[in-house]
Amino acid sequence: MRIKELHIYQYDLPVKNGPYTMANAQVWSLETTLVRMVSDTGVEGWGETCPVGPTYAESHAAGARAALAQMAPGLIGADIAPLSIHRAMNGLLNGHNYAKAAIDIAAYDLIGKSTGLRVADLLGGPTQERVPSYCATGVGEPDEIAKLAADKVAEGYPRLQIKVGGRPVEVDIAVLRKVWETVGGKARLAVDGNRGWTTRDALRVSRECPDIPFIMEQPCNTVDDLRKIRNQITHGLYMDENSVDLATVINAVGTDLVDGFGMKVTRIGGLQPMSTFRDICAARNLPHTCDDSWGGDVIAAACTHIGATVDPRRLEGVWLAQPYIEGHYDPENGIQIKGGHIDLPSGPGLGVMPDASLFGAPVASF
Ligand code: 0XW
Ligand code: MG
Repeated sequence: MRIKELHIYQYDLPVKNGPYTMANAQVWSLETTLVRMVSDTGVEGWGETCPVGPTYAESHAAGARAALAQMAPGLIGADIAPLSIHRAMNGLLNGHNYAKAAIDIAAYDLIGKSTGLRVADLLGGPTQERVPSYCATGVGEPDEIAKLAADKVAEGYPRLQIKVGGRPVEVDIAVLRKVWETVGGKARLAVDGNRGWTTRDALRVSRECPDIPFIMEQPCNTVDDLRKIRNQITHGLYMDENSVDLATVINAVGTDLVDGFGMKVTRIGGLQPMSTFRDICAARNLPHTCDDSWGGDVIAAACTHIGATVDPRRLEGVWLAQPYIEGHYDPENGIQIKGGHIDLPSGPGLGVMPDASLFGAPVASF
């Protein structure tokens, strides 16, 4: 099968009860980019990529559309098999994994819809039909975050990710203490600095909270910072924002820099590289999430399908933006978190069929 048409759409996703806060970003509304791929056999597949603002990672919404428009003319007529598509994309544009991911996801959806197979089957087969999610709290005050943590544990979330950073570290420590007093032992905990702590802050938190069994996720900005704190902290260390490609992941795994990853499907370039990432982690028994930074039903379905193929002992959860978004692209089969878990869609491909009329006219068609 070959690509006959590519259509690029832009769509706004306002943050419900916004803003959503992280150490380096406060976002009220996100611009998502959708790709509709049509094959020479007349089958359609959807992809999506949605940076969570321009400061979270080296990605931004207009950049995704520009990169897609740069590649699209050269992709018409290309073989839809995922590895072939990546070879074709890499011959047209260096880097820009987060844009390439939208094409990769559309290809998997299209192949699944053509063959009647679910994307999780194409990725090697699901290990479970319902995957755990986790709640990311946002950066807030101790009482507020402790209450949210209690509510989310009561809802059934097996894991909480407490956002910290971008303010005096004493406040972060107070939040962690209060959360531990409130829900200690009832859910697994990650503390996500989103690159916002200095190494000094990270060392202090680990020294002052030795009794709280949390994972420290991307506490500081660079790989060198992580290397500097690695042997001085007693908490497990996960890499998120720094794991920009497979080469970085291999290096981090091979040098024992980390105990696991917060991983984004789009950052690494889509489901094909994400499945390689999954297998590298399996080889060293490293846990990880299967997330994305933001996005609607298409990206949510992609994360759920790959998450379902991970050994449950290593799956830290699938994070979705769905609780922060009104409505669905597919009102019937939209992806939802219920009781802190997500059902794997049952239909072919991604199992969602977006209503294209929602997105208006494509911003570019090839
Ligand atoms: C919680 N997330 C998966 C969603 C936000 O966009 C950021 C991210 C993270 O872990 O950094
Ligand atoms: Mg993170």
